[in-house]
Amino acid sequence: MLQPKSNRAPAGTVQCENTTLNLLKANDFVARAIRDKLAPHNILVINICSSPGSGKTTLMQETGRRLKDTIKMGVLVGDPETERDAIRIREAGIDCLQIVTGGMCHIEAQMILQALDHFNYQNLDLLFIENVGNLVCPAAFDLGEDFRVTLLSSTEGDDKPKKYPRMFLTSELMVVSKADLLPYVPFSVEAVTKDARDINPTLEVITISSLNGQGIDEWCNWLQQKVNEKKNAAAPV
Ligand SMILES: Nc1nc2c(ncn2[C@@H]2O[C@H](COP(=O)(O)OP(=O)(O)OP(=O)(O)O)[C@@H](O)[C@H]2O)c(=O)[nH]1
Ligand SMILES: [Mg+2]
Repeated sequence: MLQPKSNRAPAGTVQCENTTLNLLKANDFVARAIRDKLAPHNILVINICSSPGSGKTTLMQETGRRLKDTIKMGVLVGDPETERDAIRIREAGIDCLQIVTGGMCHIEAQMILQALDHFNYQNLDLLFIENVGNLVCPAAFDLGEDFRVTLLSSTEGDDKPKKYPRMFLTSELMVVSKADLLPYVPFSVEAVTKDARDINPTLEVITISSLNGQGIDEWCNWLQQKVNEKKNAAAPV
């Protein structure tokens, strides 16, 4: 196996400070500021991650159509360019603000803090953050969320949890998406669940299709339960 360059330490070289670690420390500080800002409003925050095209925006649209009359929700959606996802989510009747990262492959906490200055979040029950499509970098950036949900679509291959372990280690729920395509692709839900739980034994798993509705009730029930728990935790005893 070829080791990454940074792991090699040839004689006569100097060990430099890891600036990425400093960046992550700064990010964690801002993530705490986001939690402090949202705490008085008891808003459940869910960070939705996946590879590009796994079905995040389609699931936001479907969730909005199903739950908008029972849960007050909003979405902050990140993409390197364009407002396309925000337009799609607004079409489903959900308030949404596009974060254009200017080519960056993930959302950082500072972007969320800034976005909140331009977004009516105060009366929400649930704030979704649709992260930039990428199974690597978003795993390292806390955005002040309560839960991290990672989608893995049937067309991506069931080998991903072991290849991108940090994403699955730092998530509470794995959503196996595009279940309607399972009959046509070599993808085992059982195998992917086993691999993901080798990494994170407490990881919950829901299999869905936004196209034919499979598993969407289970997903909506999961969300409703988490929203209720957040409200109950905040209620005075
Ligand atoms: N067959 C099938 N296709 C789906 C499903 N969900 C989404 N798609 C399709 O997958 C493609 C990508 O969906 P998006 O919702 O845009 O994916 P995304 O994860 O938001 O993509 P990025 O924001 O670019 O990372 C679109 O063509 C969707 O119509 C599903 O459940 N089944
Ligand atoms: Mg999207």
